[in-house]
Amino acid sequence: MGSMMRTTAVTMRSSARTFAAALALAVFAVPVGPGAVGAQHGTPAGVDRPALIPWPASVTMAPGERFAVTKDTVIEVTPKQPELSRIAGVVADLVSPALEARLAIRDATLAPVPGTIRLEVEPGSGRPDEGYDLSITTDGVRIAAKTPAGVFYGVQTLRQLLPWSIELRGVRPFAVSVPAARITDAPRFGWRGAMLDVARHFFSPAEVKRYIDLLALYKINRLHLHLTDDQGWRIEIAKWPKLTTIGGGTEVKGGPGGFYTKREYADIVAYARDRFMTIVPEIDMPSHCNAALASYPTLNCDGKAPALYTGIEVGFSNFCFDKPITFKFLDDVLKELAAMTPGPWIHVGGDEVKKMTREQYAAFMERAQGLVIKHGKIPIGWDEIIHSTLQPSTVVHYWRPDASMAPPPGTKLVLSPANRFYLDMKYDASTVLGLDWAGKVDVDVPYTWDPAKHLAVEESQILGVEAPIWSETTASIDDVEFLMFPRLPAAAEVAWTAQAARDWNDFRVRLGTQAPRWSALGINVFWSPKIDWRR
Ligand code: TNX
Repeated sequence: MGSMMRTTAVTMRSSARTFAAALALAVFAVPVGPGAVGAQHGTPAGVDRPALIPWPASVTMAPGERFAVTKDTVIEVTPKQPELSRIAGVVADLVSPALEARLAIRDATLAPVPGTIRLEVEPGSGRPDEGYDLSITTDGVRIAAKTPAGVFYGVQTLRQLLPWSIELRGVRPFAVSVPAARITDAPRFGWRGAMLDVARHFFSPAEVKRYIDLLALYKINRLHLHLTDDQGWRIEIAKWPKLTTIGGGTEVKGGPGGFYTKREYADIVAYARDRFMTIVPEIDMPSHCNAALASYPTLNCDGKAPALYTGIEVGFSNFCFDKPITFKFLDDVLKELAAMTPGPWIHVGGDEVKKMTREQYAAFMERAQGLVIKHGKIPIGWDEIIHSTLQPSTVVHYWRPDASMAPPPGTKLVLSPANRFYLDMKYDASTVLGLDWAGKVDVDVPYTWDPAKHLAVEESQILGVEAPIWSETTASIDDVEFLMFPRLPAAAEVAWTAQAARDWNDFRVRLGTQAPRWSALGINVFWSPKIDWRR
């Protein structure tokens, strides 16, 4: 805590130097990388070792120098555009409670001036799409990126450089300042995913937004929503209204369930998009569909609707392969879902089918892919989809812990091996929440995994990784947070940071330092015994 208490008297210098010159002249003497954990490590505002997660591609600190954010600090955006002004608003929101003032936002038309936080999109700058440069000197902050998404990620890094106390609303023990630094960053993978199963237990729009907020802190950019399963159908489909009025009416253990109206869903999609997160909606088929079968007798081979289901078995339900109405139904559903989905992907499930022949399964998933493509989207399916003929665009979502199923050469992959990345697994024998069929998954387990080694494929085939939270055991967002923290930040670093720059012993120190920040944010955390928490 020592260095966080260090006050800083540096505000705007009356020097004649311009901010740009200051950036050039600043003494960035201490490049820090994995393993370079110094005595002052772990203090978010410390200069020796900022506790950033995910660790950036390049970090150079200027020891002893800080930039103080004051009521007079101005946020400048350039070029003038709504997206950048909105991100500037995110920065203003972040510091305004601590400063008891809302920072002014203005268009930057002139050369950089001292005392500003400047957000800049430079489309032709040659940086990677989601990359950014963050420069902090005693005179100001500059975040420059090729895209607004890159600027947003730079803001998340800046957030972690601010003292944890800015996360408190009201109490402000530490000065609002950041250590001088030069950070250049870009992600390893383009797909940095998280999944929430809103079918086994329903989560309200407010709960989903909280989940999105927490994911955004760690630069997650794909939110896969598992919208349908045996226990519930959670998305309004106008042509088939009983899916939600009947099929949305319960959940595991018989709770009330729920569903998203189109309007609520659009609001969630927009909330995610504002945080540069693309929603990947999933309609699970041909199994995991009891809620749909219970809603419409006609979808059943025998014309009889089964009862709603509140248990946690898998693989027992099936759409009726032999009835044309099945594919008419799926066409209607996917058409409406595609219209609600600005992102390019729709997930068609395809997992854990126990009551179909191989041939039926293959034919079913081939038709499912065709329907998704017909409605202008890219299909993605759980790894069993390999048993069908894949369309060239189809993404395979690999959940198997082992490499027992080889994807066809060249297939694009998202990796979520259950024994590493299923965040619904129990941490250890002491934890009650979660399942354990894929093993115990404490925070080191996702961290110490290299996605490139999981299957014998080229790294270029791997779009990225995703950390699912299945909700058989989680009845509230508090429960979900317990499964997320501390593992989600570990998964996020696997997704973002180059393998060569990752080191468990280094990570554990940075992770331990996040504790007061999480507490300030009111997150329900599993304080894993594997970490020395700095609380
Ligand atoms: C497997 S593997 C599932 C889900 C369960 C989960 C529980 C796969 C794609 N599906 O149906 O909810 O395990 O951990």
